[in-house]
Amino acid sequence: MTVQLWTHCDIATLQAGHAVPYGLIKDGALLVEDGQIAWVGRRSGLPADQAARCTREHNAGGALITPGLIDCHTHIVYAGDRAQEFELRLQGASYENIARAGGGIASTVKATRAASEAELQAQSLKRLQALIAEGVTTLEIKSGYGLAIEHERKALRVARALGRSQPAEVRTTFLGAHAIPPEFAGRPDAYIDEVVRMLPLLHAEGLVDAVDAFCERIAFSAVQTERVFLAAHALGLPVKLHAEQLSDSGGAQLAARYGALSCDHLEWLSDAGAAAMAQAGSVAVLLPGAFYFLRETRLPPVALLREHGVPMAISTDCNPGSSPCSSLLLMLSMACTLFRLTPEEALAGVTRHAANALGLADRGVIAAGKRADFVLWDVAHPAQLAYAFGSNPRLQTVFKGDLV
Ligand code: DI6
Ligand code: FE
Repeated sequence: MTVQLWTHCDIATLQAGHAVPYGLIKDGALLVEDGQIAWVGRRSGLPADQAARCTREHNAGGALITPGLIDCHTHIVYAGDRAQEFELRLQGASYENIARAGGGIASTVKATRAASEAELQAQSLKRLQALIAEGVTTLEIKSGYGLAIEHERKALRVARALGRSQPAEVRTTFLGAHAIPPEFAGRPDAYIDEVVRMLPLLHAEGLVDAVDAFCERIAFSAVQTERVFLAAHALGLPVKLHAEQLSDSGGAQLAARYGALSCDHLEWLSDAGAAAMAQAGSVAVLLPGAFYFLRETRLPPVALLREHGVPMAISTDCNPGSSPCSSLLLMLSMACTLFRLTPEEALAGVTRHAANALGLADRGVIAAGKRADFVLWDVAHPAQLAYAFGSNPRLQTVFKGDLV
């Protein structure tokens, strides 16, 4: 059994309720045992009996250590791309009109259905590796580009396989209610019947950790979304929701009634929606990449979320249509410049609050008893992670106690 000690580092613990910004410990020490953090604090305060148990010492060379980053909302398993749609949008077509005309999500569904499991895995792996290269140690991957059981299964199997093959933990979310597939055109309720039939089958195969839906005028109504939530709850699965992205559909209130882990996007969130989320303890997942790429002008109500004490997570939303981006560090910067989060809020948004958005209590902060997932960065201060956009100062990643 190894007990590893990390020294010559500053540590941004991101612990809740810390007395100093970022929970920063200068000249810290970090003791790791059995893949878990056994002790963290100032090096000068390391108890002699703890130091004596150490079997291996790492000199971090002055690096800053943060918790491993968590990308809590991605759609990285898809085939093809939508660069042509991007060109159309730049000529004036809107995201909603492209979707209504049968493009958008439907075109990625076509490409994803046509791809074999191996092809899908190869294409998705590149995106996962880009995330990992920036210090991501846990991520969520949604289905939702299959929209038929064999293709939803294929996507979820690929997501699970990616997690097994790479030094990052993958949590899977069933997003069968992402769009209406062509064979159900004009029959959304019949498709929801199908979603409700698929869910227990995929869950029985061990492929589902949570359930999501797209509640929006171009996707599913609140009533249809609620049927999906009922099916999730019948299986004991937590829910989350793409809510109030393009309009205020009251999705946040609905999700809150089902104790949602998170509501995501939220540009059109109302006061009542924010209050309901606060009551339910749902995390607000803000997605600056989609806001930027769709050239939205309505900002998520950050002041309202702060006022209600709703925790804010930040994620890439990595997907081919609204956020073809696999850089969580860039999202840190955009959360600050576009949404006016502080760098500390943004960093908490890709660590502690992102863990909460996935219902994972064992990570997201550096504290005794938590998983030893952390990153060494070549920066002098944590604000630099959000400040120097387009750079990747990652030096090393430790995943479950081991150097990657
Ligand atoms: N909202 C989004 O931003 C993504 N899915 C969703 O429900 C976009 C999906 C896509 O355009 O492919
Ligand atoms: Fe999304």
